[in-house]
This record gives sequence, structure tokens and C-alpha cells, in this order.
Amino acid sequence: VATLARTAEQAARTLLAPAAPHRLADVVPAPRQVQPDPAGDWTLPAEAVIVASSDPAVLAVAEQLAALLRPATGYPLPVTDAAAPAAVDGIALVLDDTAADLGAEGYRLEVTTNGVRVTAGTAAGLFHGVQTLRQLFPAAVESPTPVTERWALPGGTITDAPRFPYRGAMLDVARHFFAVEDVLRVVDHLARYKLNHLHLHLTDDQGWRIAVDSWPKLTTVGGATAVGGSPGGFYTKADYTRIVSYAAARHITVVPEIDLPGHTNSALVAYPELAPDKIAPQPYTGTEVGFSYVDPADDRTYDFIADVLGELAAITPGPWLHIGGDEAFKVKGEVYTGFVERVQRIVAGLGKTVVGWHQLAPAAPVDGRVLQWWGTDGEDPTTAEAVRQGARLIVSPGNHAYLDMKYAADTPIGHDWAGLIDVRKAYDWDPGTHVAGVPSTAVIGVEAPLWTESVTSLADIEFLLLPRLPAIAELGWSPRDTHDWAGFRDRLADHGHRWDAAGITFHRAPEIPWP
Ligand code: TNX
Repeated sequence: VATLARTAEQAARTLLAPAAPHRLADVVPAPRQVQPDPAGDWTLPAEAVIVASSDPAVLAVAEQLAALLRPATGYPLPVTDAAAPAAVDGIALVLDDTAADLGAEGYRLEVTTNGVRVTAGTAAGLFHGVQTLRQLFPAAVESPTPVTERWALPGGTITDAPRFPYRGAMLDVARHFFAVEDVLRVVDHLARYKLNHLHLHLTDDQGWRIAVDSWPKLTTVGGATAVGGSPGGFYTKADYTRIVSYAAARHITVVPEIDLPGHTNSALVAYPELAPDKIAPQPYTGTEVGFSYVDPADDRTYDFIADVLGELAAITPGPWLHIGGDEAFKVKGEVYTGFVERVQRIVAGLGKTVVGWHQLAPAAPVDGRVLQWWGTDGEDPTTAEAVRQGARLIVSPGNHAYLDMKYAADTPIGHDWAGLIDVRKAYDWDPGTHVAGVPSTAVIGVEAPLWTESVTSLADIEFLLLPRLPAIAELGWSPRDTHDWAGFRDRLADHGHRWDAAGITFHRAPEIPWP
């Protein structure tokens, strides 16, 4: 009887109690430090205002926050600026350049009975703080239409900053072409999880996707095809600039890739003079790799590369140019390293930093170069040696970070050459120690590539991205001591609600306890 009475009393208490706010620690990626204060819970009132430091980049973040919260809440949430913003029944975004402990991307988020205060030394830090704030609201905040809900936030303080400066994802727009709108939506997904680089694989055997004025047939001819006879397409410079600006407004840097010397069939179809035999190959719509290459013995090839990279550099504000370098099976030994060294010099001459797949490793170093490691076995002495000679590393292990690998044998799209990657496999590795002989100080971060041989729609992209992208994002952002599969799995589960509310496709991975 006593037990029954207690159960009834508990049930009554549950009914009477206001909906418990989200827990302060339930954030992906896991924050560096979380100090909950249940006495500080706060509910967003309909009259709330957003006050921001008078700085254009900060006001832009405040407008983004307002745009995130208005549809679901239906509240007006006006944005105002102030020299010293204070949150009294509102949200304050405070730029404080004395907040040096937070670094270039960190932030502090305080929820008290007076409202919310996000502090950072940079607009990027405030932007990341806003992504955390978004996750602290009930999942219905993602609804595009008004919802009746108590917009309660858990009280306390989060102090947060990333483990690695480079956190990225790659989209292959060459095998299948994706409209600008689709790419912008991918940018939104990156921003949610505090990724700060979008690598665009712009060229491959099946299609050339970026306009180059001095070599116009690259797009008019080379851009016409795609895998399996799907429609081709390409980005004008205005399209590319739109992607770059949209990403920049979300504190994401675009890393453009022109894959050289292999993966170039589409360029050879357009300009046979670049081919080793000077004969135009047939357009290629299959999915094999390693058969094509630009002629490394012809100076004209380097004029071509200088023109392409020069025009691309001119519309790319970020520091990086990715020159590919993978799977050039027919360009071997010194011919390959000589080619790479010459292209590296072209990039350096443009004032950009070289990024390339780790096959670049045997080529002599150029200052600051970054290798993107996509191996499946962390024993890689050639890459480790290149790192000893000064290269830095982005780690993208094929068997953990490749978003085009299937989740399970019955996944309808994707590949399995690097194995199956379920969410745990995507999560359970450490970018800092993964490649033998490479110290964590040489690792600038992680990237999750999505190759699109089998991917033909935005829904396909989202299905492969979610929920694995948040796993890779957490490896890039969160301190290693927060790493915990069981905790991650539980925090991730709530995001299913959010993606459903926002109309985002995802894979209902069986190992996640979706609500
Ligand atoms: C290997 S990873 C490739 C790509 C393919 C991918 C398919 C890399 C640098 N090259 O050309 O699309 O496998 O998973």
C-alpha cells in the first residue's frame, strides 16, 4: 500500500510539475565544461529581446539567433545593440576581447533567472554559443511553424572551446552534381555541429563543376556529364561565391579541391591537349578510379593548372587550395613527385596553403602544407615521415570517417570498400593518436568526406550524414576526456526529434535510443 501511495504521489507530482528543461550537459558536441544550476532555470518570455554588442558581425549572429527562434516560438524577438549588453528577460550576445581564455572559437553561455548571456572574444565564438543555446531549447524549437510550448532553458554555465581548429566535411559534387540550395543546406548541418570547414570536391573524371573563364570548355563540355548518365551541371563564379558567402556567414571556410594529376577525365574530354597522347578520351560516367591523368611532361599542363588555381584563388577568401593527388596510379615515382612539387609551388605563389590527400607525402615539402590522411591502417610511415618534415594532418580514416560507407550490409546506398561504419565506429577513435608516429600537435583536425557515386539527392546526402556527422564533429570539438559512447548515444538520441521537427532526413540507426 505504501509503495502504491508513493507511486501515485510521484505521478501527481509529475503531472503538476512544469516540463523539466533540457539538461545543460545534453549538447552535441559535448562542451568542455558544464556547471548546472537548477536554481537558474529560465523560460523565454514572448516579449524577450536579443541584445548584442554593437559590432556588425555580432549583430549578424543576433539576427541568425532571432531567425532560428521566431518560427517555432512565434515571438517577435527584436534585435537591438548596446555598448554593454545585459540580459534581463532576454538574450545577450556579448563580444568581450578580454575573454582570451576562450580562444578564436570558444564561448561562455550563462543561463540565470534573468535570461541568457553568451560571451566570446569573437563573432565565431558567439555563433557556436548560439548553436549550443539552440540545442538547450525543447526540440520543438526546430519547427518551421509556431508551436505551443514552454521555451524553458536549464540554468547554469557552459564554458566551451574546440579541441582542434579544423573540423570539416567534404561533399563530392563531381560524381553527382548538387544545386547551390542543396549545398547551402549541408552548410546548415555543419554549422549546427560546430564544424568550420566545407571541402568541395569540384572536379573528377565524371564532371568538372567550377567555371574557369580562361578554359571555358571545362564546364560547357567537362561539366555536362555525371555518374550513370545523371544530369551534369556546374557552378558559375557567382554560384560559388554565394556558397562561400553563405558559409562565411556561418563561420565556415570553403576548401575548394581541384583533383590532380589523376581524376581528370572530364578536363581531358574538354581539352585533349592536356592528355598524354593528346587524344580526347570518351566522357566517363562509370565509377572506376585511377585511369586518367593530365600530361606531367608538357608545360602547357602547368599553364592550365596556374590558370585554374589562379582564378579559383581569386574567388576563395579562405587560406586553402586542395590539389587532390590521390589515386594517380599511372603517374609514378619521380614523375609524380616532380608534378606535385611544381603544383605546390603554384599554390604557394598564389599565397595559399596546400592541402592534398596523403599520397602527396613523398613529394618534397612546401611551407605549411597539410595532408589529408584517408587510410584504413594507422601504420603509415610515409605520412609520418612527411609530418616529421613539417606537414600537418587532417585525419579522415576511410573506415571511421567516410560518410559514403554503408552503415550496415543492408544500407541501400553507399560503399563498403573500407568496411561498414555504424555510428559507434564513426565515434570510437581518436584523431589525436590515430596515425602511428604522428603527434597530436601535428593534427589540425578531422574531416568526414562524402563521395557521391551512389548519392543522387539531398535526402541521400542527409541519410548518410546524419547521425554520423555529429559523431565526427564531437571528435573534432570535444576534449578527449568527455569521450564516452554511452553518453554520446543518449545525447544524440534527442536530435532525432529535432531533425524530424525540421524536416531533415536521417538514418534511424538501431544503436541509438531514438525517442
Ligand atoms: C576513394 S578517398 C577515392 C574517391 C572515391 C572513394 C569512394 C579518395 C581520396 N579517393 O575517388 O570516390 O574512394 O569511397
